[in-house]
Amino acid sequence: MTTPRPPHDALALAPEVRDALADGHPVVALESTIISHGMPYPENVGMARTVEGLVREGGAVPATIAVIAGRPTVGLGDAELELLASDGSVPKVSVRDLGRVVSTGSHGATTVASTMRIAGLAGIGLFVTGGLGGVHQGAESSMDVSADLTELSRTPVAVVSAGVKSILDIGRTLEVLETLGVPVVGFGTDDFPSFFSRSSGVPVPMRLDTPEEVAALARATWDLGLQSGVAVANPVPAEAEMPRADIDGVIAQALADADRLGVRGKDITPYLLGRIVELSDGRSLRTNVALVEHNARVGTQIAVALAATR
Ligand code: PSU
Ligand code: MN
Repeated sequence: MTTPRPPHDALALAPEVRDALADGHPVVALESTIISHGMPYPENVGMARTVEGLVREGGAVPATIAVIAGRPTVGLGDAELELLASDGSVPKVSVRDLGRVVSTGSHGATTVASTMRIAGLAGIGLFVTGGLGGVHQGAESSMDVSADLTELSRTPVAVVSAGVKSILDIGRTLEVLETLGVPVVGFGTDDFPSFFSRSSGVPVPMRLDTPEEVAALARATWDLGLQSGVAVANPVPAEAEMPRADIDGVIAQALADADRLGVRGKDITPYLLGRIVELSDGRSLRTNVALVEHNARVGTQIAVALAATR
């Protein structure tokens, strides 16, 4: 069985997170790029606070992760959440950027990839987010594939998302995850969810229906010494989903706008997310908040089940 590792020395852990990890209590990691670059202010900070509350209600300790003054920080205070949400100068930090913000003593908002890595260094096995990065449309020439996928192949953390939105190439994203050896779970669904909608038309590689089954899969994967994460795709609740016909038109327009403006690299995902909120008159933001809250509820149940497998 797995014995808990002590957290890496370079991390700053909130006392409550440190205690929970030492005692084997469930902890849920949360990312900060979704706060700084994924939603507008003040909905972003409202979402961050609500999600932390839902994790507590479910019986786990929330650990929002960011780099604060050069320290990878696990468990933020309210003033830090507010800063990340409202200060537009905090950069998006993926794994390649971690050394830079640490060596310069700066703040950074961590993506799925860098949040996974820091969660792994802390000894946290479960991480809740909204949407995963993946293979961008046109990646066969741009080679734009999110570092989130690389990280899923090498860090043993389970990530609960609402799937992959169709700003990305969903089929190719699942192909790359297969190549990288990452288990991908449809939680209570046979159809891989597409973030704003419950379906994508692409079948899930594996379906599981309970938090206990997901926890058992993750534990078995790690007990074998496999260093991969587990991607858990949890569909948006039916009452909050957007019809695919509506959101597809918005996404097509956002992609065309990005192309016309020449937006690329690390800026493309934040640009598209912001443009989708504008083009949908805020409708997509309500769906986004609802799906993150739902992921927090389900992810907390998985964290509780995972703590019971030790
Ligand atoms: N998708 C969302 N909201 C987000 C992101 C993706 O619906 O906030 C963020 C996450 O932090 C994710 C990152 O890890 O974008 C991926 O960026 P890129 O495509 O540059 O790898
Ligand atoms: Mn990219």
